[in-house]
Amino acid sequence: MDKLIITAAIVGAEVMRADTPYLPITPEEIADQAKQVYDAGASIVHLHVRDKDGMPSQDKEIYAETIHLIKQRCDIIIQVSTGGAVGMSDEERLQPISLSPEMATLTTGTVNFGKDVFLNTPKQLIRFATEMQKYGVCPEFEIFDAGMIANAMYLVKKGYITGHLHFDFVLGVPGAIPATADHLLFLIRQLPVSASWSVAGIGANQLRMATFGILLGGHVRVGLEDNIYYRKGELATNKALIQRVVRIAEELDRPISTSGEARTMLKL
Ligand code: KMH
Ligand code: ZN
Repeated sequence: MDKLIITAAIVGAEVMRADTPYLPITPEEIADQAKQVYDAGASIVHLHVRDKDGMPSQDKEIYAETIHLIKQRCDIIIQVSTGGAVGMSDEERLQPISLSPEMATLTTGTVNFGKDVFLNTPKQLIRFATEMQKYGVCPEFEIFDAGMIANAMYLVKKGYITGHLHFDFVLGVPGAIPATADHLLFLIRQLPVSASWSVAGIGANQLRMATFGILLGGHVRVGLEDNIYYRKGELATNKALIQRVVRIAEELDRPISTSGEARTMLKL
């Protein structure tokens, strides 16, 4: 098995400060926590940013400042979000791509998202993939539902995406594919053999899905974007969520990758 790549989703677009005081908001706070999770064993930070009021933003300048501060602190791989928040325009969502980060997310389909709809039409997918190719950004396919894998492979077949293929299964969003072992195994079986994958479980599913990811030879994403609790009734920090995955992986004899090793595995 490859070494374990841990992605830290430390901000997101849905969790608010009112939900947890541990959510980083400002570029400084986000960069400080990126350094904390890097030191704890994460090799990728999945990055959203917030405006001055703590609301989700895709503002290029805020991303630029945050990325600058993260790079001053550590060598973690930066993966910007192109999902942003539900309802944002393509132009808003695509802003951080022109900063040429190493990676960015690419959700390959439309999905119910709680009470909302996360819209990703076929035309949008081609536009987002084209922008990523233009700026040399490696996509991570965000798979919220089974059909999104076929949509991703369509982009590959048509040449909109080239190079190594990396998928992140996001399981347990209300309205999307549930977070069960059965669903995860089904998704893994749909991938080309050369692809790599990680898994993120939403809410209380996070710990179980992370453990499956470690056991099955995939990679793991955890963080406050997906889950704010360490256990029922106890709020988590990003650092503690990463540390827990590291401890479980060590017990299961799965070594943790450095960011350098992750770059090699993902062919960045
Ligand atoms: N906030 C969600 C609507 C991504 O970062 O690409 C989308 C999301 C996925 O978080
Ligand atoms: Zn995200």
